[in-house]
Amino acid sequence: MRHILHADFDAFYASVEQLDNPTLHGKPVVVGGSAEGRGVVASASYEAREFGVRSAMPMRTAQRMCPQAIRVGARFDRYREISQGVMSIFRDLTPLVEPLSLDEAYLDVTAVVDNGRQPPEIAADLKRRVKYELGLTISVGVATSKSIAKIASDMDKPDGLTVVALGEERAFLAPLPISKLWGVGPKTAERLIAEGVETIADIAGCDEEWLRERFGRHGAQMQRLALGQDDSPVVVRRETKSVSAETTFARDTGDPDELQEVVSRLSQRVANQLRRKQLQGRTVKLKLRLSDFTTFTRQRTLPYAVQSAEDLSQSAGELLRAELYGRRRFRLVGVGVSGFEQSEELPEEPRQLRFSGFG
Ligand code: TTP
Ligand code: CA
Repeated sequence: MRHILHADFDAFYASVEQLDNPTLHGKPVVVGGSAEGRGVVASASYEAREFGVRSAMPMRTAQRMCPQAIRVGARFDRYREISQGVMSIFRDLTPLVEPLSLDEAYLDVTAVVDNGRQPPEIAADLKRRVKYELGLTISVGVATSKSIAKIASDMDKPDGLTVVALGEERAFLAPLPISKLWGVGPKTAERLIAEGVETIADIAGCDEEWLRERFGRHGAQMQRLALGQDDSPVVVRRETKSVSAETTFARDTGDPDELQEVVSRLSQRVANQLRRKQLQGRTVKLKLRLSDFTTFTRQRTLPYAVQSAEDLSQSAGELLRAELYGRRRFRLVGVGVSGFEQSEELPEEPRQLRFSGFG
């Protein structure tokens, strides 16, 4: 029996802007790029949401819906700072913290409960501490599994606290629309609804073979979650400080073309990881090992943050060329990036990409 919390800041970017600028308190605030620059809404304060403004909406649409909305540009450094603050409050309660993004995390508080405190009390306490120390509200879901805690935290936003007690899982899930289920994105939801499957209870009651035929393993997984069965553990993760890839050659080489080719391939791998993690970095690092096992790194910090394979490959390539002299031959090459700024552009389906585990 486990006790899991899912904690999520309310209107994260917008609330931080209201916190730092009291003239924005109680007002409709949208964070994101300008309408002229074809920006989109990253975060909308709850005051702005009353006008129908939502995340991922073009800024132009948001300003039409709510002309009095105040637009503010995003300040990722500040959001990261607040994020580090909240994660350290979480880690004060339990070391078992799994951040999902800057503004949300799972906490496994089973040991805290075993020590005699009840989950609702733990969650209320946590909310109070975050409010007191950071001046911001979080919504918290309390349940016996991650997937249900996550759904619960979203039930009573903002400043919500929703507890799904042991034994109540299926009843809690039953009436909810399928789109609430972990891993059911817009496309899967559309297909299910076309087949008349609209609520989580509908999925729970589906013939397993029928689901499997249409959705493969994902179908069986959806049904398990719909039945309230989820024993996926809270995976402790630290903030990513650098991303890198390296390769050791079958035979040492000093051939500039071959080495550049490898640098390009490694850059592609690093770029893929950066994109998945929504990171971009300013410091590009090249790692080299010579035939005699001497290992060293060369790095340069760029005036702007990069994420693409082309940019990485170019910077790492320049570092490489400076090392190609004499009869040097190399056994290993690595490419890495650090000095992160969160990338402004989120993938098309950010909600989907935040969950791993489903194809
Ligand atoms: P969310 O938790 O999805 O949104 P939110 O915190 O603004 O609002 P809610 O009260 O509903 O939780 O995302 C967290 C932050 O991530 C959000 O403040 C801004 C950023 N974000 C984007 O930049 N683009 C997006 O499309 C989404 C959904 C979020
Ligand atoms: Ca949030």
